[in-house]
Amino acid sequence: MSDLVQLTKNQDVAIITINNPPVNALGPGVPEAISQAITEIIQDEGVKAAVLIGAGRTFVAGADIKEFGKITSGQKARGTGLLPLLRQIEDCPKPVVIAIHGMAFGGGLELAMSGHYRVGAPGAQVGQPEVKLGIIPGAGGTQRLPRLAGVAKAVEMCAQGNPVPAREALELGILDRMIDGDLLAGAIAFARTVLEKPAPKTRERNEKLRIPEQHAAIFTAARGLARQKQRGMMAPLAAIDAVEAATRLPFDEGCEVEKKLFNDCLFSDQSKALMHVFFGEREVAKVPDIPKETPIIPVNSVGVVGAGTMGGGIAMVFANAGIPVLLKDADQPALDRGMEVIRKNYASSVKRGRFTQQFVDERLQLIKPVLSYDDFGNVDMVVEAVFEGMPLKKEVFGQLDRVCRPGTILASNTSTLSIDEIASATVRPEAVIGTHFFSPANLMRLLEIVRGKASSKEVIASCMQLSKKLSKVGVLVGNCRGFVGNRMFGPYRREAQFLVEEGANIEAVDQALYDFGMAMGPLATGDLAGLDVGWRIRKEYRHLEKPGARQPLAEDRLCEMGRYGQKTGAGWYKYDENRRAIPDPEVADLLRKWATEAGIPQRKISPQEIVDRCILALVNEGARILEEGIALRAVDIDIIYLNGYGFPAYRGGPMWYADTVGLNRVLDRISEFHRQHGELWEPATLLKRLAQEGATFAEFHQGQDVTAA
Ligand code: 3H9
Repeated sequence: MSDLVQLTKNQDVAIITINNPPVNALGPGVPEAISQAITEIIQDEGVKAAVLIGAGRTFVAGADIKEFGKITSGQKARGTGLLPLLRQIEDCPKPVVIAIHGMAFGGGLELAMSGHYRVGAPGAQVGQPEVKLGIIPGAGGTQRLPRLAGVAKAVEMCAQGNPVPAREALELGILDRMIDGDLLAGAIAFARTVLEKPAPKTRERNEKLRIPEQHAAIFTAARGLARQKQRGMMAPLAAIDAVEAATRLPFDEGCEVEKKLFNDCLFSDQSKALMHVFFGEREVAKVPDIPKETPIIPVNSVGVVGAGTMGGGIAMVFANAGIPVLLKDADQPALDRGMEVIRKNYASSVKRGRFTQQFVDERLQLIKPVLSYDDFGNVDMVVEAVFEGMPLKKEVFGQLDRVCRPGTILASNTSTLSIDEIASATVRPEAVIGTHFFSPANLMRLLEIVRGKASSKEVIASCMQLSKKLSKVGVLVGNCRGFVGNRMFGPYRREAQFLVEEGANIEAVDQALYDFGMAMGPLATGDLAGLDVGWRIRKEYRHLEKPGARQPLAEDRLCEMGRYGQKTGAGWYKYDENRRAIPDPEVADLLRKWATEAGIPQRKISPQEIVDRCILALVNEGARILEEGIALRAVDIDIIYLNGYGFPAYRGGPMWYADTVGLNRVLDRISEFHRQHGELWEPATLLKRLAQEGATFAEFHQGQDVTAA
């Protein structure tokens, strides 16, 4: 027996323990070792039943995702050895009881369903999350799950990929028994109660499949939901097709359908992108020059300065994580307004079933509105979220420097300003860092953590760790104007504006990018965020613009007219009382007039050009950011765009998308735009270099020769 699986005995019950840390993934050698254990159990006359359990913190988190990359790149033969193993377990003449704690996900649940019985710890979760990786269950999950849980629930679990808790799994019939207390002892005791009973084979349990008159409606509804909620993704629809096959075909034929759909998905660009995202979300937590052992400053209390939209949202983020917050503003009316918005947001979360009233009441208790800095000497961290302007930020940091005790983390939520300059207002720049939350802060997953030139490793490591506690994806970025996300967003939105000034329809620009997969078009996004925000920033930075370079003109003019977007009822679009966007012919007329006055020729522009102009503007700026070391790796930029800017996960992020298109082709297109539209399209040096070397952004690591990386 290998180290990955142990076979022991408790009198007449054999115990197979999977021991492949950290999550018992079914990597190379694991299915084979379980299979060998089953063979030994069958041969051992002293054994009457078996319990299969996971060592450590979980049962089995699924197939080893790293192996899929090897299969699709041709380094490894297809097939994981799982299918024959599941058949062998199901056909084992002695009852096999699967004992689940932690997670039985993907191949883990498929393995569990091949057992004759399943028992679970109260905290266990089961699920088929494969669609989140762009694939579908590939070891019979779409065929066995409807036989245990019923068709409707199986479709939901396979198509949406969300786990179900043990209690629900028990009600559904996925689990046969809940075990309080010692799971292994309970599973062994359970095994002894079923020794004399015939061992049920899941693949033969057809009773829950026999209501075909209900099936059509279930599948139609599931497809509708998938097209809406997982727009553009192929795996959810494939998962629904596979479960549908279970209702129409005998088990073995259904498995064949599943296999074909699984392979179609596995070899798609979407699954490669989504697996890149899975590993990327974990990689961004690793910062090369900050070792794991770096001391962490515990954050058990915070102060938030500024009770506006961002400050209030940030206070909620900390309160939701159970951390008490002092929420400070300069005057009582501003503080009252801020608390009112927080209460309203929580009330709507209760209404939508996201939180219980009790949870919300407890969170509200944690937020204490204050007008002075008096108690700021006791907090572990302060997040400043005042109006975006350097003089005010510096004043606040000077004040914090005076009132906070040594060791307090001093963070700014600035979205554009220099952390180094803000830090210069203190005598402890090592304690200063940027924590750039995205609006609405309580909902958006992204947290850009901005490293100033003096930020200490302890402060950085603490904020990275804190991001997890706050249920955020923390990505460390360097200090520059707009950091990573907003710096790239500038050229992206600039091109959207140029396009409408050159003759594209406003709605056509938004539609092309929506169809590409963006959560919203760039002009509608501007209206949502408030056009005045960018206007103010442009005015502040006008002196930094390249003289003579083309600048968008329409958005500034809209702002001059008081059209700030949704909040004023009009921006690029008009808005009705429900904030629904309505195309505004007045803006279309004005655009034509302004373009004529500025001498911008009008032409017909294709959706493909719209996408290329906007997305490749992101990519070109991303390449500069990477080259300058503002982002640590291309994947960091990708994770920022997926979690903060509505970039479609199934395209892997802007840099991964460029790699997928091929950097040569990307460079050709950017060079074409450079010739047509001038210096703003100068191709990034790194892009030129990588394209020439036939390399990718994903292979690039700062300070390393790409071809050797
Ligand atoms: C599948 O099963 C297909 C089947 O139908 C069979 C087809 C034939 N493989 O997330 P964490 C690593 S597809 C490889 O930080 P947590 C992870 O990268 C699979 N590695 O911990 C990380 O490594 P590192 C279906 C995996 O407690 C470390 O484990 N299953 C896998 O926050 C710790 O992970 C899924 O989609 C894996 N399957 O969350 C489940 N899982 O330390 C995917 C984890 O080097 N996994 N790792 O960065 C998860 O959702 C979460 O990892 C889990 C734990 C909830 C399990």
